[in-house]
Amino acid sequence: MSTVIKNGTIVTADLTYKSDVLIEGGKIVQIGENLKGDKELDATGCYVMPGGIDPHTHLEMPFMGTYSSDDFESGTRAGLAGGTTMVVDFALPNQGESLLDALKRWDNKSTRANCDYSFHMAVTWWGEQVWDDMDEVVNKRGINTFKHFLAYKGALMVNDDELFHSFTRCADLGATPMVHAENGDVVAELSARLLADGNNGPEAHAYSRPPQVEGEATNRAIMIADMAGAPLYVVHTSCEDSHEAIRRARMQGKRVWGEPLIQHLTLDESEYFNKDWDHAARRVMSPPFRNKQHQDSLWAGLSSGSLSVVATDHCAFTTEQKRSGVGDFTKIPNGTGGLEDRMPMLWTHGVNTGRITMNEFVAVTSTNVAKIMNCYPQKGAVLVGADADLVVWDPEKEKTIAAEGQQSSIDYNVFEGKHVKGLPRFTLTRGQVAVHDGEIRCEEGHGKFVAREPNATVNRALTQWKDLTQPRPVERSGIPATGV
Ligand code: DUC
Ligand code: ZN
Ligand code: ZN
Ligand code: ZN
Repeated sequence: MSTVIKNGTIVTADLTYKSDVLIEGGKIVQIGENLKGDKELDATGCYVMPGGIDPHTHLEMPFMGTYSSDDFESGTRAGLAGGTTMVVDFALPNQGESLLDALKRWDNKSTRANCDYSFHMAVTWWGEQVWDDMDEVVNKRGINTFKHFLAYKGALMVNDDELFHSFTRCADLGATPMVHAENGDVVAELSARLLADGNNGPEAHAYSRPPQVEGEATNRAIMIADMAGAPLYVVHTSCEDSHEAIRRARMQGKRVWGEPLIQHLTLDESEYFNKDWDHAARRVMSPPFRNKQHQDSLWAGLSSGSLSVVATDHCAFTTEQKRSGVGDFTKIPNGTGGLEDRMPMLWTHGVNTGRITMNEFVAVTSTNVAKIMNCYPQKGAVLVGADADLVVWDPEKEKTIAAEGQQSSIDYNVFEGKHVKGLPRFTLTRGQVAVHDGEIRCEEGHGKFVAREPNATVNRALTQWKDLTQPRPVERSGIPATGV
């Protein structure tokens, strides 16, 4: 059974042209004029784009004494409703737990996914076991990204020596380290002082994590990655201080990527000064929302290319879960949702305002993600042979975002009341129509794990190339061991 998408305009990261797309066996088999298929999807007036890839989600994750409320079923359903056809979720080992045991837990949860998914592995503690497991994670499990928290002291945080060890290991394995960059020591100190002074409301969360803690940690991670000979992916870049460090590194030729979130691009710190405790607490996430100047910096980074992708950090908690932090802001579970709204919000505030082009929209929501994560062109492409993960985007379709009727299982939406113009007419996951004009036809369990190979041949940072007087043996890549 074949499907043809007819009369649309294909928009990729670099081209815009009119063509039909023929799909068979879950893959794109032909792109051209006047194609015929068993089933036709009409894309008149629409753009046919690679489905979104969200590189940063936390589905059903144990965190801060509870579990995030969207699981792989509701989370991927929300993603599909908004044009996202793949998520990359973080497998999070407990202290002392083997990485492989943590992965088993994630394997079990993800069997319910409605669309394809992959995992990043978090390094939440350090030891010989972790060192050993990393090899198997990369070479047997197809996971080439390792996340490190520089915040959450006493829980997930790793120290600089651990960071350096792990980054070195990543470099050797051809994996890419990622960082949640906030200085956890300073955050802990500021939080304690704020609480001692009687500042216990959600706004104190923002005061406890100023842009400087992010700028410092981002710069530190970049320098440590450079010394380890590893590239670096900085998650949820929220401010100019962090963006500046990323921009500088890229100008110096370092392989560093920054990931702003749709929340930081479109919501600002005034949300925390709302008199309604619930309103503010529902928006507590780390890093917190920033002021307009920081938002402008993030938008400039997307249009100039110094920031590479837009994610959600989807980590949804109900109002009831948030209320466990009444009287102590440090106990408000950190996290906000966004999977259903990332694409329409970015289109509305990015493409419709002229801040980014349609092609840049495709790049930052899909193609760049696939390239950095190394699953391109299986994902992130409209090419013959690619998976038919596609969104047929109707630029005239409008709605006002509301919790009522959303796919996410929580009871509110941080974008409530925002008007968006630009929504999916169809979302296809490997050729299967999962969404048609807002009508959800997902199939629980349809999603498959996407394995991602290491990037050995490009995995040497600049200083490694400069320091050719003392070359280190490189076993597994095409890079010669002695000089170039
Ligand atoms: N930040 C959040 O707000 N939630 C999940 C984890 C994180 O780093
Ligand atoms: Zn984080
Ligand atoms: Zn996160
Ligand atoms: Zn299926």
